Amino acid sequence: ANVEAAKRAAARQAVKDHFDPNAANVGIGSGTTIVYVVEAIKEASTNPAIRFIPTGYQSRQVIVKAGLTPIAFDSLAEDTMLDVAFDGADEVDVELNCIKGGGACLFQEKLVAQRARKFVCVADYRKKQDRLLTNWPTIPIEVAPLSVPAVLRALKTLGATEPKLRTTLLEKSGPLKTDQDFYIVDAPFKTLLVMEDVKTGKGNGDGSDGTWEVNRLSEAIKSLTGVLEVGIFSGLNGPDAEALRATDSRKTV
Ligand code: DER
Repeated sequence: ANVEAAKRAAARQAVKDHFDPNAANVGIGSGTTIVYVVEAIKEASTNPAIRFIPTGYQSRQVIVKAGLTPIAFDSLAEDTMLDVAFDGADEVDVELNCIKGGGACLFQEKLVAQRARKFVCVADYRKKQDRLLTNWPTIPIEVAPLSVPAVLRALKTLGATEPKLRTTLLEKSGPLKTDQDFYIVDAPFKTLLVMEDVKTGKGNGDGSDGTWEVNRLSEAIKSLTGVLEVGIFSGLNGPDAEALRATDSRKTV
């Protein structure tokens, strides 16, 4: 099926099901699918009072280009929650855990996702897999430049094969820098387990037998000195997660 049409269908469904035109604060993620989400929001509401919180430079550009009002994440009052946050993902598993960071915006994406009452992941059929790292091979990790060599070494001891610093040759020779002026390391691991797999004895899930469960690996990576954030989003599926579970490949996940 046409991927763009699938992205647009998932975006429109997500906005139809989860965007409230009376919302006060709405989080907007990064990537290409989010452009269709903003397009659908624009059609659904002309309420100028809504404030849109971006997850980085590109996300802010999408908001401004659509004529919507961006506000900086750190200008939110301490106890203000976002009504909803929409974002894409690189892969989503059966428990709605996500791999994110293909667009190198994972740090601000996680800040915004965690600040929202509801996190809506908008993903077309390509992203929906049984387990994480089935189709998307690596975990994106945001790292302080000084820590990169030590983090690469530590990731190998955790079981990553050939973790690499993300460099571009087209746009800029040398390592890509994030909106926080950090680097991205992409770490390939074997397909991850979910909690159910550990319970049913498919593996220890703690790296001791070569298998990792989503949350344990995320915590192990996060604890490495110099790691700012890890591109594994889990535990964001609140009470209505069932409602969000994809019912078909084009719907939101
Ligand atoms: O970087 C991210 O996590 C993005 O949300 C992302 O990778 C999804 O991008 P896409 O909508 O262009 O596939």
